[in-house]
This record gives sequence, structure tokens and C-alpha cells, in this order.
Amino acid sequence: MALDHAADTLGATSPNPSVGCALLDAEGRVLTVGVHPRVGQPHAEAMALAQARDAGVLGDVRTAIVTLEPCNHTGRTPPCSEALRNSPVEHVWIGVADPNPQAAGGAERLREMPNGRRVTFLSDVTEMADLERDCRAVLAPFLSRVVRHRPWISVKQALDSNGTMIPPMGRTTFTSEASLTLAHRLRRATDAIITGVGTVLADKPRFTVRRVADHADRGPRLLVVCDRQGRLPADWKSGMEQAGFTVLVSPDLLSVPAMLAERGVNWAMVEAGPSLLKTVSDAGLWDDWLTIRKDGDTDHIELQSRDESPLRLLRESACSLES
Ligand code: AOF
Ligand code: ZN
Repeated sequence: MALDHAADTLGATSPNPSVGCALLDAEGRVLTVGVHPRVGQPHAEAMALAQARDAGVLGDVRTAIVTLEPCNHTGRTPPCSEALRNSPVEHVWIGVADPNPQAAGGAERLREMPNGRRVTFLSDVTEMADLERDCRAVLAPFLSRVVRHRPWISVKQALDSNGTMIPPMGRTTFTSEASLTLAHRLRRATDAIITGVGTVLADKPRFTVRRVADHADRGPRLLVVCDRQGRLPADWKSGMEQAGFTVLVSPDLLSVPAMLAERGVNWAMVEAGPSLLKTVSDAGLWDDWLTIRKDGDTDHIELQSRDESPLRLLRESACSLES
């Protein structure tokens, strides 16, 4: 439940990570699940503890399950390690360590005597391997920005049935409806879109989130248009700005990842035509490559990605849509 809540806020929390926290009573019943809604707002642990207090069950809380190590610093909000130490929580389960050196150390602080708490990382328990992998997937965009200084980058490529194929890996057949929905779920989960001026001129794409409800009150998403010769039509640019995007023009795709990380983008997606995609591919700039190959009424979806892919999570939760 903590994971599902966290995954649902992908695309809403940057530059912060998406984090969920479940609080359980002594019998292991879930009392409440908290989530970090937006940067500057309380962390998942603080939300969950406040919800438990509001519901009058704070005294029953014994176990906290957090997708990310509780922070141990005062950033925009106070340290979650202290909030948990000041609560009746006895045992804290942690999905993954915090890769941000300024915030890390919550696990140690929780164990510290006097009054230390029991702390278990999911990686310590063999049976928890799948859950740990999913926690890594939810954290992957933030981790990418913090550790590699570039966002997690997912490519979405739509091809007709004659199109060139990416080697199949975990191929599934979706109805066109379901693959379109997946594409919009991906837009919703990302903080930036990268495209090429050729795609803009050819398709006049809208890039907005439709088919699924976007995060409410989200700040503008970044839209980067790679354009070497200043061909971007001014009216299209202002239309996109009116639709809620911050539009940036870049003459150089290779400089885009660092520039996006600088602006706090955790997860970016590329929606572009063959020439920009070739540059992305040649430069090894991608982490997931989603190919939607149209074939009559059905689409074949192919996803090449690493183990910790957040797109894999979005896709698995969309699998109920599969025909
Ligand atoms: C947690 N729980 O739900 C999140 C954490 O400026 P702040 O106070 O929001 O701190 C941001 C940092 O805290 C962020 O860079 C990351 O290391 C961690 N995020 N930690 O205990 C949460 N979102
Ligand atoms: Zn925190």
C-alpha cells in the first residue's frame, strides 16, 4: 500500500522523491497510509503520523513501513527520524536507503540508543526481494537525478506495423485504448517532455495529460524542444505555455539531461521522431524504451528497461487494462 501510494505520486513531488509510509498496529493491521504529496509539504512519515493522530489511533501504532529511508535532516521540513522516535513506533521497515547525503542517516538515528528502534531494510530479507525492487523502481527517477545528475529518461515511440523494431523484451498485446492510456500515465508520472522541432512541425502534438486525471495543482511541466535552427513556431510555443508548460528550446540534445537535473526534473520522457531518437539511442541517453507498434486494432507494446524501471511499475499497474 505504501508503494502504491508512492507510485501514484510519481510526477508530483519533484525535485523530491515519491515516498509512501504505512503505519500498522501490534496485530499488523494497517492503520493509515501517508504519502509525500508535493515538495515543501510534509514527508510521508509525517503525513501518516498526523493522519493516525487525527483518527485517534496514534497510540496503537507499532510498525512503520516506508518506501524510502526516513530523512535525518532539517530541509524544508523537519527530520522524519525524530518524528518516528517521538512516536510509539517500535519497528521501522525501509524499502531503500536515501541516496541524498544531506538527508541520509535516518536508519542509524532510529537505532541509536537510548530508546533505539528496530530497523529492517527490505534488502535484509530474502522474501522481500520483489518489494525492494519496486521501492527501487519508485525511487529510480530521484536517485538518477541525485546520483547521476540527470533525470531518468523514458522513450515512448509509436510505430506502425511496418516500422523498425526494437528487439522484443516482455512483449504484450494491448488494445489501442490501453496503450494510449499507458502513454498518458507516463506523461502524468514525468516532470518533463523532450521533443524535436521536426515532430512539432509535423504533428503539432499537444503533450497534455488526458485519459487519466493529472496531479491537481501541479506546477508547470517542462517541455524541451530540440531545435538547432530556430524553426519552432512562436504560436505553437505560446499555445503550449497557455496549456501549462514551461517551454525551453535547446540547440543541443546532449546538454538537455544536465540542464533538466539542474531544474529539479527527476523523470523525463522523450516523444520524438526517428532522427532525435537516433541521437538518443546513439548517445545511450535512455533508461526505458517503450515501443507501441500499431497493428490494426491491437498494439504490441515492447518495453526495454532495467530492473528498477519506474515505467515497468506504471505498466504493471496498467495491466488490468490488457485485453
Ligand atoms: C523522507 N520522507 O516522504 C521524503 C523524503 O526539503 P525536505 O525537507 O522536503 O527534504 C527533502 C529530502 O528528503 C529529499 O531530497 C530526500 O532526500 C528526502 N525525501 N524523505 O523521509 C519523504 N520525500
Ligand atoms: Zn523525511
